[in-house]
Amino acid sequence: MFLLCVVFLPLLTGGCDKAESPTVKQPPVAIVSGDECHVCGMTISRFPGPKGEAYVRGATKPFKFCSTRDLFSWFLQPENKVSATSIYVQDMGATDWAHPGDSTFIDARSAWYVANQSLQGAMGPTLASFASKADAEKFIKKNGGQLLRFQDVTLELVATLHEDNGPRQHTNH
Ligand code: ZN
Ligand code: CU1
Repeated sequence: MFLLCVVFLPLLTGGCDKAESPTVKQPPVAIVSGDECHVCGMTISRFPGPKGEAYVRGATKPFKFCSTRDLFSWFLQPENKVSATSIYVQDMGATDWAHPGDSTFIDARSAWYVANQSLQGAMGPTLASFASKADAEKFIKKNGGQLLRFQDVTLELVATLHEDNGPRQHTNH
């Protein structure tokens, strides 16, 4: 029955409640060796910095992204904004920047972000992502950058991400 749903869904446009229902489970999944970025095609697991995952409506597997930068450059396309459902980023307050763990995915829409900070992601400059505002602020003290919410991130910002050049506070406390 489920298989029929998936196969005929494009033809039935709204006629298959099961596949479209919010009860379709779309949890974050582990990044495994060999996973490739949906945007740039790079093998994801060998690189530092937060990763992303995104489901589209009715999907049982997420797209995976090498970096928050590539996740946003996908999500911010108008057609993807419409089709995207669950989106995840990794909590850099709960994992190591150089080797982000798999159990640290959080809802991307409620996360805090730091743009134009000094640490490199898989594609160079990237957005650091955090579950807690306090962790994001602590990160800024060390690595610079600007604190943002999900809805503050625009294509223009993603296209002009750069390393922080402002004053650092390494010498204080
Ligand atoms: Zn990528
Ligand atoms: Cu890449």
